[in-house]
Amino acid sequence: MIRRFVTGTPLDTEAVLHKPEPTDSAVPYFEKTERGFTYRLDKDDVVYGLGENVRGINKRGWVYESCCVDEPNHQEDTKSLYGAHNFLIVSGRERCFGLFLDTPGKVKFDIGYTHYDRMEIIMEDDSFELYVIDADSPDEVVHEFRSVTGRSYIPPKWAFGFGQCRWSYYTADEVREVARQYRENHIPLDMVYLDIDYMERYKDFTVDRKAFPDFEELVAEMKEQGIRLIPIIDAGVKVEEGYDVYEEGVENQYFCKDGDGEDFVVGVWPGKCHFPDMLNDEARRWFGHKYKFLLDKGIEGFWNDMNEPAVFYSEKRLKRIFEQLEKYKTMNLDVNTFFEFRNLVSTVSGNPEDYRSFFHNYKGQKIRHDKVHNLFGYYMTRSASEAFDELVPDKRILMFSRASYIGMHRYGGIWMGDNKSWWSHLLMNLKMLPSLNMCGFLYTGADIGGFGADATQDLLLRWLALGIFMPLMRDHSAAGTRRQEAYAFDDTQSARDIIGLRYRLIPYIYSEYMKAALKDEMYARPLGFVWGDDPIAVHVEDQLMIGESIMIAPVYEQNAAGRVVYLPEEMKLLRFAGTEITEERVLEKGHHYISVGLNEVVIFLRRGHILPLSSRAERVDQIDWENLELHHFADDGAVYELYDDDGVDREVTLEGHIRTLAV
Ligand code: MIG
Repeated sequence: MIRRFVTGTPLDTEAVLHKPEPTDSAVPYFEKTERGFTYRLDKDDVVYGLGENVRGINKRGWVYESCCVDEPNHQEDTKSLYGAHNFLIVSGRERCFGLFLDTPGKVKFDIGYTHYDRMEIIMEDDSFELYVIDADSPDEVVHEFRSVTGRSYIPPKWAFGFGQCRWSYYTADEVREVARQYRENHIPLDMVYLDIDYMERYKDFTVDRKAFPDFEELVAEMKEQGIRLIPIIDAGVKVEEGYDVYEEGVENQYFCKDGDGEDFVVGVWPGKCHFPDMLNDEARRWFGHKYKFLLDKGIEGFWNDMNEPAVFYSEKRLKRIFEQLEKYKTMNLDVNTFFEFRNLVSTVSGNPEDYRSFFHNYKGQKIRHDKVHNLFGYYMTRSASEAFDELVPDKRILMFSRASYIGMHRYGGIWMGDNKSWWSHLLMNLKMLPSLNMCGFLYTGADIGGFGADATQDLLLRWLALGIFMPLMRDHSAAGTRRQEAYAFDDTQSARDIIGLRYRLIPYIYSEYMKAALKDEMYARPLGFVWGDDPIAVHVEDQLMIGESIMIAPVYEQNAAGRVVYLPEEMKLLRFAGTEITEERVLEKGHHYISVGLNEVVIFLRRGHILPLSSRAERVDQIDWENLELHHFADDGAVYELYDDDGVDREVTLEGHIRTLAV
C-alpha cells in the first residue's frame, strides 16, 4: 500500500508517475518536527536505501545529505555524492516500510548518527511530497515503489559488454591503439569511451578536427571491429562568439540567468560557460536535439558529465576573490589571516552561495537553482533521452549520467562518479549496486580500477572480478594516473580470462537485467532481501545476490588469498579459472573460508536454480545464445526463464522473449 502526503506547494519533479490521491491523515510511524520527521529505530531495524551514497548496505549509524556534488575524494566521512536518492526502507521486527521524500532541495538523513535509536529527516524546503509504502518485505516495498516511478532504462544489449575509457585518449590514433591492443590480446571489448579530449576546446557537440580528423571514419572503422565509441557530453556550454550552441542559447534565452537577469557565467572545463536551463521545457528540447550532431556521425551512446552541476567558479566569485587577495599581498600572514586567505581560494569551487545565485525558468516560473538543485542531472539526461525518442525511435541508445535523482532511472543509467584506485572504493562499488537498484537505477557500475590515483595489477584484477557482475562494466581512469587498461599490467592472461567470463555470463546477466526492468524488481539484492529471517544474512555487507541464481562474495582486500563467505543455505560453489570451471563443490549453510586466486572467480549457485553460460566471445554480437551450458544445483530438476531479444528494439515485453531452459 502506498500513501502520499503533500505539504505546502511542492514542485512536481515527475519522479513519481502514478500518484495515489493524497491523504490528509498524519504521516504514520513518524513524529513531526520543526523541519521534518523523526522515527524511533528498534535495536534490530535495518535501514536500506539512499542510492548513491557512502557507507553500508545498511545505512544505519551515519548522517547523509541529499545534494548532488562533485566529490572525487570521497571517504567514509563524506555525506553526499553525485546522485540524490531520497528513498529508504526500514526493515524490522515490528514493521517493514519504504519512504520516498520527493523534494529537489537538500535533505539530511540522520540515520542513528546523533542518537543510535533515532532516525531524523531534516529538509531545507517546507514544501514536499512524502510517500510511505507498507509491505511485507523489503523486496515488496521496492516492487511497489518501482511500479509507481516507471520502468527502468533499458540499454542496448551491446552495452552489457566491457568498455574501456580513459581521460587522455588525445587522438584518433590513440583510440585505434586501444582497440588494437584489446583485439590483438583477445580481450573482449565492445566500447571505447571518448572523454573531453575529442571535443574542440571542450565545446559540446564539436569534434577537434586536429586530433580526430577522420572522426566519422574512426566511428565506422571501430564499429567494423565490433567496438562502439561513446562520447562524453558536459553540462556547461562554452561562452564563445560564433559557436552555434552558445549563440542559439543566448538568442533564445535557453541559459540559466543570474540575479540581474544576465546569462549566468560559470567556470567549468572550457573556462567561462553557461548552463542550459534543463528545467525549461523548450531549452531542454533544444539541448537534447543537439545530440543529433553525434548521432549523425554514427554514435550510438553517450555519457553526461558534470551535471550536478559542477561549478569550478562563478565569474562573480572569482572577481571578488581577486579583489580580496590584493589585501593579503602586503600582509604578514599569521595564523588567522593565513587560514582566511587559504579559505578564500579553497572554497571557490562548488560554493553553496553560487548555487543560490542563478535561476531557472520552470514552466514560466522563476526558481532559484538551490531549490531544484538535485534535478539538474536528471533533466539533462531526460533532455537527451526525449530527443532520442524522436530522432532514433527504432533503436536503443546507450545513455548514462553522473548526477541523478529518482525519476531519471527511466531515461538513463548512471556511473557511480569519480572514485579512487582504493580497495575501500572497490567495496563501496559492491554496496552501492543494490542501494541504487532499489531506487530504479539498474544500469550502473563504478570506474573499474578506480578513476583517480594509481591502480595496481591486483587491484584491477579483483575489481574486474566484481565488475563482471555490474550491468555497466567500464574501466576508467583519470589523466596523469598510471595506465590501467586490461593489457596494461604483466598478467594480461588473468584479465582476459576474467573479462572472458563476463562474456560467458552475458546471457544470464542480460536476462536477469531485463526481467528486473520489466517486472520492477532488483537485479542485485542484499542477502537480507532474500533471507530476511536469518539474522546473520541480514547483516552481511560484502556479498550480493545477482539475479535469482547466484550469490557473489568478491575479494576486496590487498594481498588477501581468499575470504570468509557466509552461506545462508546450502549452495554449490563454482570456481572459474581461465573462464573454465575448475572446481564444483556443495557447501553447507554457514561460514566458510574460500581461497580465491587473483586469476579466479568464485560463484555460489542457489539450490533449485540454473546458471546458463555461453561459450567465450570477444564481442556481444558474437555470443552464441543457442548453445548454452546449463550449470545447476538441482537434483530434482529446475527451470530457468531466459529472456532474449534482438538487443536494440525499443519495444520490450516479456511476452515472446522468454525461453524456458530445463534440467
Ligand atoms: O572534472 O572529463 O567524472 O569521468 O574523466 C573532471 C574528465 C571531469 C569528471 C568525470 C570523469 C571524467 C572527467 N570529468
